[in-house]
Amino acid sequence: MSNHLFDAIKAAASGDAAFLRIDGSRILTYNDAFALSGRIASAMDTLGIRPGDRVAVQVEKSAEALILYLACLRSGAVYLPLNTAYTLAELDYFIGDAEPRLVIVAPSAREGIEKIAKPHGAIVETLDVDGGGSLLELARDEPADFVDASRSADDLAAILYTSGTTGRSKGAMLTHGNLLSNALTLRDYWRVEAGDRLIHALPIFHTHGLFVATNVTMLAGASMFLLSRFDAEEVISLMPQATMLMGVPTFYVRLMQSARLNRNAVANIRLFISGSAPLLAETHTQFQARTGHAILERYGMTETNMNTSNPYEGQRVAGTVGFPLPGVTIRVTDPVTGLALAPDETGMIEIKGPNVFKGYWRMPEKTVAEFTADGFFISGDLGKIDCDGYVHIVGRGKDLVISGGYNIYPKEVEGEIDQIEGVVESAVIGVQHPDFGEGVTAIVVRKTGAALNEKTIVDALQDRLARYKQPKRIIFVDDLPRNTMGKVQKNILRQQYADLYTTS
Ligand code: MLC
Ligand code: AMP
Repeated sequence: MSNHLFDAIKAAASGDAAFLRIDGSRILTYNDAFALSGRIASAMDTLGIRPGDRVAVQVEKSAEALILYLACLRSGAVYLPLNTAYTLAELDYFIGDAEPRLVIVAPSAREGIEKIAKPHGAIVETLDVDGGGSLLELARDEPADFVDASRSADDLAAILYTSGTTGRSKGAMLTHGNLLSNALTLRDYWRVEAGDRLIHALPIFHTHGLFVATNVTMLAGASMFLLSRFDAEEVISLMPQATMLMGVPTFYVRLMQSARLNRNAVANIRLFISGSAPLLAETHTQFQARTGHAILERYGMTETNMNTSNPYEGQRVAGTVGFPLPGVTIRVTDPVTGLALAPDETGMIEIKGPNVFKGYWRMPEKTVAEFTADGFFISGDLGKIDCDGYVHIVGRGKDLVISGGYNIYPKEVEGEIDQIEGVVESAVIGVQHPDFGEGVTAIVVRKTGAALNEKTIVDALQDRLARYKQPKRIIFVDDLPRNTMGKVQKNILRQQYADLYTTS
C-alpha cells in the first residue's frame, strides 16, 4: 500500500537526523516524529477514525501538534487546522460544515467545544502545548509501527477554510498530490537541502507555516527551529545557528526595528523568504541595505499553494513575486472578456497546475464559478506579467484585507457590526498600517442618539470575531459615500483615511 505524501516524506529523511529543534535544547529526530505519529495514528484508528474522515485541530503550536498533522496523513484522515484565534461562534460554523469525526483542542477548551461538536457527532480529544492531553494519553500504549493508509495523489490530505467575499467561509480541498508536487518544486527551486535549518516562527494552521515551511523542510530531510510565535529578538538570536527564514512582511518590518539586525547577525543565513502579503519595495530595499540579503518574495494562496517565486539565482526584483514555478501556468486575462492580455497589461491572474486544489468542500457551484472553462483557477488577484516574465500583483479584484498575513473579509466584519444595536450600516476597509501592512478599519453610521463609541463596538465583537479580524480603529460618520448605483465607494474611504495609522 502506498501513501502518496507520507511515503515521500519518509523516503526523504535520514531517520536519525534532527527534525525539530525546540527551546534551545530539545531535539526530535525524524525517527522520533515517525514513531509518535505512528502511535497517534494508531490511537485515532482505535477511536474509529477512517480514511476520508475529517480531523479538526485547534491547538497551540508545538512539536506534538505538528506531528499530529503527520499522523493524519498516515491514517488517511483529512487534516483540518483551525486558527487558534477563532471564537466558539466561528468554530461552530466550521464544525457544522466540515462534520469532522474528531476534534482536537486544548484541555481548557474541551467543555465549550463539546457543546458544539457533540450535536454533529464528533468525538473531542485534547492536546496541550506541553505535549499532554487525552490524545497523547491514548497514544502512549499504542504501537509505533502503524500500517499507513493507502492514499493516492488525488485523495484529500487537508481542508483549509478561506473566508468568502460574499458570506460563508469555503473549505479548500487539498490533495496529497497538490501538497507533494508543490513542496518538491519549492524544495528544488529554493535549493533546500538536508543541512538547512529553518527558523519556523509562523503559525501552523495556514498554508505558509504548515505546507510551505514544514513540507519543504521534511522533503529535504532538513530541520527547523520551532518557535511558538514570532519574536524579532529571539529570531535574531537564532540566526547564527540557522540557514533560512520564512515569514510574512510584518516579520521583516519588525526585524528591522531591532538595532541587532546587521550583516554580522545574518552571516550564516542563506535565504530569507517572504510571502502571504505584499512586501513593500521599500522594505526589500532597506533590508538589503542593512543585511546584504535580497529577500526572495513568492506568491501563493490557500487554494493553490505556491504559484510564483523570485529566482534563487538571478535577480530578485523588489515589488514583484517572480516567475511562475516550474509546472505552473499563469496567465493574465481581461476580467470582462476573459481573453488573455499582452505583457505589461493588468488583469485577472489565473492559475493552472498540479498545485491547484480540488475544489471547495461541498460547494460544487462555487467551485465551478471560480474556474474558467479551460480549467484555470480565477485567483481574484489583479496583476501583470512584465516583458522579462516577472509577475506583479497590483491589486485585488476581491474585497479583502490582509493584515499581518491574515486574510480578513470586510463582508464578514460588516455583517457582525451591522447587527449591533444602534448601528445603521458600516463599511470595513484596509488602510495602510506600518506594522501589519493593512489595518482593519470600520467606518460606521450610527442611529441618531445611539450611545455607541469605539469601545462598545469592539466589546460587542469580542465573542463574535477572532481578535485579528476586529477593527484597529472605528470611525463614525453621518453617511457612507455611494455611487449612482447606491454602492458604497470604498476607494473614496480608503483615500480619505489613508494616513490614519501612519500619522497617529
Ligand atoms: C495578532 N493581532 C493581529 C494580527 N496578529 N491583528 C491584526 N493582524 C494580525 N496579523 C492582534 C493580537 O491579537 C493583538 O491584539 C494585537 O494584534 C497585537 O498583537 P501582537 O503581539 O503584535 O501580534 P503577534 O502575536 O506578534 O502576531 C503578529 C504576527 C502574526 C504578524 C507575527 O499575526 C503572524 O504570525 N502572522 C502570520 C500569518 C500567516 O501565517 N499567514 C499565512 C497565511 S497562508 P490585542 O489588541 O488583544 O493586543 C497564505 C498563503 C501564502 O496567505 O501565500 O502564504
Ligand atoms: P490566503 O487566502 O490566506 O491564502 O491568501 C492568499 C492571498 O494572499 C492571495 O490571493 C494574495 O492576494 C495574497 N498574497 C500572497 N502572497 C502575496 C505576495 N507575495 N504579494 C501580494 N499578495 C500576496
